[in-house]
Amino acid sequence: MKLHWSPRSPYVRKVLVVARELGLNDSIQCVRSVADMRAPNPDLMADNPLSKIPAMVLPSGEVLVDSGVICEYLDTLAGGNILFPAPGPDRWSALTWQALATGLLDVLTLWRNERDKAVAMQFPAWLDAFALKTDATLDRLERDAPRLASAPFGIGHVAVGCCLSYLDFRFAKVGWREGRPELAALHEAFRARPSAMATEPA
Ligand SMILES: N[C@@H](CCC(=O)N[C@@H](CS)C(=O)NCC(=O)O)C(=O)O
Repeated sequence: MKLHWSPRSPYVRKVLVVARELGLNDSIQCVRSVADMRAPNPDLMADNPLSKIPAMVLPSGEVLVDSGVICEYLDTLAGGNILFPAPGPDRWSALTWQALATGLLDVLTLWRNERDKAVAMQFPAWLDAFALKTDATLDRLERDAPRLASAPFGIGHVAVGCCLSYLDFRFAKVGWREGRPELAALHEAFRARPSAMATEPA
């Protein structure tokens, strides 16, 4: 399997962590693909017309796009219902945690684009909205952290872990741990896993 990859993408990291957790790391060949919102990459677009990573080319030639889809495919390949619970309440919780964390990454990506513009070009209402949504999502995850901590390690933990590491990497000033001790403890447990240590953004 060929994975369109970049070393600092938190979405790609989700796939790498899942692959390691499932023992599938050696089945994946990572190919460096530049994904820049302002400059669509024709080589990447040949496989993913959205010009986004991760995208994974299967031996059959079929291309899977979106980190959640790829992670669930890998889970199925490893036997199924390992990191993705079977249909039922635990599955909806896990998928919701994944959606919150991946959605927060989407907000952070837009926030980063906006803050990197010249100040005169920035739109303050957007900056405020990104900050508000980030805080509110982190508060929701803090409330859910005890449930996450007691649930078997799964896709929710992977997505939340990668998202919090991305905050540390690109948004240290947000100080997300402040007032969120449960989430901070959850993240320490994530960071201690071999799959997380091997994929830490440099
Ligand atoms: N929903 C997608 C989002 C992927 C995504 O936004 N990836 C970024 C890389 S960190 C990207 O490819 N950005 C380029 C672009 O949006 O054109 C997923 O979960 O895989």
